[in-house]
Amino acid sequence: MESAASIKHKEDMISFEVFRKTVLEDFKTAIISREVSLLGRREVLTGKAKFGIFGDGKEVAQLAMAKFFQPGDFRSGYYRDQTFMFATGLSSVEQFFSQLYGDPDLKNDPFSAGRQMNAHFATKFVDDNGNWLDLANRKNISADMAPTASQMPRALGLAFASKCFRQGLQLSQFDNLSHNGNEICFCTIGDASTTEGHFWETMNAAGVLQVPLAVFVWDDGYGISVPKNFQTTKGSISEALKGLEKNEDSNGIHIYKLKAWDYAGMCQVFEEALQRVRETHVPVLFHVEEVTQPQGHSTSGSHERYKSAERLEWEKEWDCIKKMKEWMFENGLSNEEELSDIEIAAKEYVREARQTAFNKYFDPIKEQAANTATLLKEMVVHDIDKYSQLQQMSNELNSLKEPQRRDVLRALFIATEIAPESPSADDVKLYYQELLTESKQLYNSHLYNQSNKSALKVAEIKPLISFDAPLVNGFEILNKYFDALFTQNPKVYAFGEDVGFIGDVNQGLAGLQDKHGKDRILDTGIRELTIVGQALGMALRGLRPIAEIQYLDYLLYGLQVLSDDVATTHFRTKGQQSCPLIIRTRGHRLEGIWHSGSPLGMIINSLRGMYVCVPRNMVQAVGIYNTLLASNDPALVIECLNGYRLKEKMPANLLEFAVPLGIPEIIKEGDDVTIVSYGSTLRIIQDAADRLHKEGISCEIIDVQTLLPFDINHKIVESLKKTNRILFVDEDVPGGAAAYMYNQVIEGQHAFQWLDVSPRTLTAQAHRASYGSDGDYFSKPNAEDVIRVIREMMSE
Ligand SMILES: Cc1ncc(C[n+]2csc(CCOP(=O)(O)OP(=O)(O)O)c2C)c(N)n1
Repeated sequence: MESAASIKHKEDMISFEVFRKTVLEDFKTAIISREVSLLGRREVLTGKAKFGIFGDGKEVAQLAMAKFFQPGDFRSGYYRDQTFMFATGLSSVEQFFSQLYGDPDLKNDPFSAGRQMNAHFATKFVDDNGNWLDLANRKNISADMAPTASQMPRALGLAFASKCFRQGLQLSQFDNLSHNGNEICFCTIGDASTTEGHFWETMNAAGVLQVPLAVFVWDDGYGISVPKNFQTTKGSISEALKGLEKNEDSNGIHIYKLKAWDYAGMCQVFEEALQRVRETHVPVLFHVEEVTQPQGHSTSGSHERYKSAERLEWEKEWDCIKKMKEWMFENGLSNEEELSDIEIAAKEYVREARQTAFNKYFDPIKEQAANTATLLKEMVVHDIDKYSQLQQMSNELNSLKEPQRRDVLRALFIATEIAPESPSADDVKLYYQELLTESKQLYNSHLYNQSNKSALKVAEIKPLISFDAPLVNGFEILNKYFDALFTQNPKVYAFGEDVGFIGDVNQGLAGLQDKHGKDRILDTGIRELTIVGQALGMALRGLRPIAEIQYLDYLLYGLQVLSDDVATTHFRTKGQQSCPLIIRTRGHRLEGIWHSGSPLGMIINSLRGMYVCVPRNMVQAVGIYNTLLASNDPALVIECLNGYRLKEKMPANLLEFAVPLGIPEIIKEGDDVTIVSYGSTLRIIQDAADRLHKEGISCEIIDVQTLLPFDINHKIVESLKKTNRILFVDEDVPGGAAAYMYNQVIEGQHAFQWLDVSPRTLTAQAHRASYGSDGDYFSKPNAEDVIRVIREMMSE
């Protein structure tokens, strides 16, 4: 019989062998990843790809981190994380190269369909019908972005959603989205990017909120060329953050310092620390130091320009893969021969994957180039000069090793310029059109939702307002609506400054925290940037956040997240991720510079990819909220700051009626002039129209209701056909949103032919509004201004 000692020895040998295999597997991934970086850079330097940024030097830390990334977890990171992606199986090497080439086929670049630079990863969150996938059982990557630290606000929201799922009893039914809020958001960031306000605001908010956020700082000592002593107080992010550190009876974050080459040390610390994050929801920061960057920042420059010879030497010595190898030898886990075999096989594997990606990208274009070359060669022309030009173009196309779609389309277009009379010109044009249509689908689609969850597919349902419906203050309509909404839909959350306890500064949510819970209607710090990020992360995880920006003037603080992240999410993932957040705010005229803003030109030009809604009263606002909540598109809703105490009739079907987006409403019919506007200004226009009526001038007033989208059925031009005069009025600066409306109607709706007099705009002054009622009167358009302009138009 075998002795107990012998059995024990055998078991130890088996578990050692299992451990050894795991380490060898990790080593292989590190070598593959390094080879990807080396070869990737070569692809750019030889002109096959345009730009490259790689994760060399971060391999070992990411192998350790990847071990503890579980199904249900999220990553909000940046462009250095290829090893993590390979180790978790969320990216293949081939897919990495497909993105490097800019392959627009989603099957090849599943992260962005060629829409993003390389190493900008994402996984699919919603299916093609707009339904959320079972994210609780998948490893999830929110779509990466290039602006430094832009992953931070979103990371806060992804982590905060776990807190919602853990606290919200009614949310337990959505077990495809969460398992009791056990999910961690892993967030990676470079040391220099921690200098951004985004980082600080997020870390502070995470410390206050106590959410499962794990931040990994890859500290390689530089932000491109600028060393960390120029970036961070004390030259150390973990030292600088000490004040946020949690102690026994405070909130805050846990902080660890680690070395990027210490595979075993990192595995041990990550395991323990991350388990604690999962259980306690206390955020953690891992300051991973002594990271190297063997090839420098990116393909755009060389690090020899700014790193000293000693630093470069140090980086070679402390390269994490070299150190991992040494550690493996020291611990008897492998030998030179075995690792050398792994290295040779890994190189071959990467070369093959690169070639496959290359072929998949170029083969379809080569085919198009060959078809075009044949079409051009066979064009029938009788002019010898034209003939030889076409032959030359055909030969040139055929000889291109790496043709681009634009080379093909350009050649087809030029061919029809050279020989429009050719009997084959129609075939050439036809092929051109076919390829143009295909390319538009490849490069320009999915700015907005195209599935059944598009907000544009929500049909109008009129509010039921009986003749004896009670006249109430505008805010009371919102209040009653939100009360019903929170009862009906457990996924809806509202938060912002002064939103919880007092129920927002205009009482739209007054009393509702008591009724629906502190976890659903909550106060936040004064931190617009991360309020938006919080909403974004929640929306990505399938919740329906209504995040409040207290006044429109403060939207600027959150605009970067809205513009760079929210508005591009659907586009940059080609529809694989949706973030149906609602930003609720209030604006237009009231008092002084920062409580009367209406900078809609700036907003609509920075938020293409979101919808921008400008309801004239609270009933319309409710109808818009209903439309948005029935769909998956993100939107900004600007309530009228001076409308909360105006009387409106309470609709009976508060939760049902829906105001369709992009459908203007004629709020007063007339024959002489069409006045197009939105929001608070409509009341001024109504006053002017009543007075003009007494002069015999009949105004038709149109409320556009939403600026994005804008009058999708071209209703305004129909009005113009009747009046032949048009005036666009708003409170934005000259050349702002009124100019946008002008452009949409005059050019977009071919309105020019229906005009009898010059189309006009009437806007606020170029400066911000002066204070007080007179300040308002002389800064924003007033009824007298409207009357003056319309009289001029009538006598032109
Ligand atoms: C807002 C913004 N400013 C500047 C840049 C240009 N830029 C790209 S990466 C980078 C340095 C980032 O350094 P670090 O955070 O240490 O990350 P690393 O690249 O070293 O991993 C800079 C300045 C940017 N992408 N975004």
